[in-house]
Amino acid sequence: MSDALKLSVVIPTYKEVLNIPLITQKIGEVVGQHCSYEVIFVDDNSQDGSVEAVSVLQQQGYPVRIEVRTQERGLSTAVIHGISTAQGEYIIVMDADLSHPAEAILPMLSKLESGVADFCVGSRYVKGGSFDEDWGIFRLLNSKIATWLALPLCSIKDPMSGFFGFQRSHFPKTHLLSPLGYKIGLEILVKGRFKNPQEVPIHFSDRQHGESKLDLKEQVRYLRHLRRLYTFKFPAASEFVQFGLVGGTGFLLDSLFYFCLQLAGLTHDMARAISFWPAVTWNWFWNRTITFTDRKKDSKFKQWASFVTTSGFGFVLNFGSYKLLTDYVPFFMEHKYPALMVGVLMGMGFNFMVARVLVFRPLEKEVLEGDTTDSFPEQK
Ligand SMILES: Nc1nc2c(ncn2[C@@H]2O[C@H](COP(=O)(O)OP(=O)(O)OP(=O)(O)O)[C@@H](O)[C@H]2O)c(=O)[nH]1
Ligand SMILES: [Mg+2]
Repeated sequence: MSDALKLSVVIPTYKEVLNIPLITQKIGEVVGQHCSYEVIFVDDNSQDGSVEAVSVLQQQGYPVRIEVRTQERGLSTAVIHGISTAQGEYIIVMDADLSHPAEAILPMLSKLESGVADFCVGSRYVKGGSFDEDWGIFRLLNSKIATWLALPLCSIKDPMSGFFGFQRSHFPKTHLLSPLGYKIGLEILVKGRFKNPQEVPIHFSDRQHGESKLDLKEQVRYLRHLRRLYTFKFPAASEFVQFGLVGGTGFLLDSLFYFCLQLAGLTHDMARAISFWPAVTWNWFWNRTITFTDRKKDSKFKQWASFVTTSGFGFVLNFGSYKLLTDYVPFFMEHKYPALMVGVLMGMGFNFMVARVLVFRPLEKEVLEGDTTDSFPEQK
């Protein structure tokens, strides 16, 4: 055994006093004979006797310590904090509630040490993995949908797992991490650009002691977190999809005004001329708020005016290509609806590219790299 510490096990805790001795003993049994290690609990000021429980364990000789945070709350930032104070060559992150079997630590470590994997996950969903039978249909469906939504971001079957490990030197710079909610493993996996993640099957047991902290608010946060990760991994494609969704809702609003104004007695030309404005304003607002959140916050009126102007050009392209196709191309003379689709796509493609570069201008590179504004948002 060399002098350098091999493994740091980082465990976020909130009111886990009953589980702290159990998980520490379990890790000791499994890892103690195999390599040098430390266990780091990162506790958010539970004040339930966790600190005292850790000092008893220290007296018993366990290589364990507890970091108590009083200014901050949240699982993800707790994990980041723990990793930042860790000394081991390898990091394993796991829950305190005994859901994650300590027996899987060594197989995970061996995959990392041998270089077979650069990121390793304890997985419920690979062959040999399982979870307690009594998951209700709602919980199961919830977990499955959340997992499917994350699959394009990485090539593993259980990207939601809170049981994961990697070599400490591969930990991404903390200012690049902006975890929102619980899924810190997914955040590190995506932002760390790990090339070869692998899974070790585990049986995931339901907690025996203490209470779950997972609630509906957390699930909404997860969706927002996913949006960030998609934007990080596939910037243009994810912006295009959001731009398209905003455009779709804008189209519905346009139609609503168009029909209602006619019902109110306006001619269809007048209705068309007026309905454009709420729709284009809607699109501008939601693209500023959602699609291009991280762009320069130019003056609202100036940005709105340039969005309206470029949308006008987009409309000319849309309508112009429709006219050209239906006037001169035999196929489209017969099939006008596909020509309309081509026009819409051309207009939207043009609008998207111009919006991306000119209307919602990117931040300068230095600002992006130094940006820590929402790196550690308050959670829960
Ligand atoms: N430091 C810190 N740890 C937290 C916080 N919320 C949860 N944890 C810990 O993170 C781990 C996972 O939390 P759980 O509540 O077990 O979440 P879960 O596994 O999704 O849900 P259940 O197992 O059903 O309770 C546990 O060790 C918790 O004690 C927090 O705000 N701060
Ligand atoms: Mg749990």
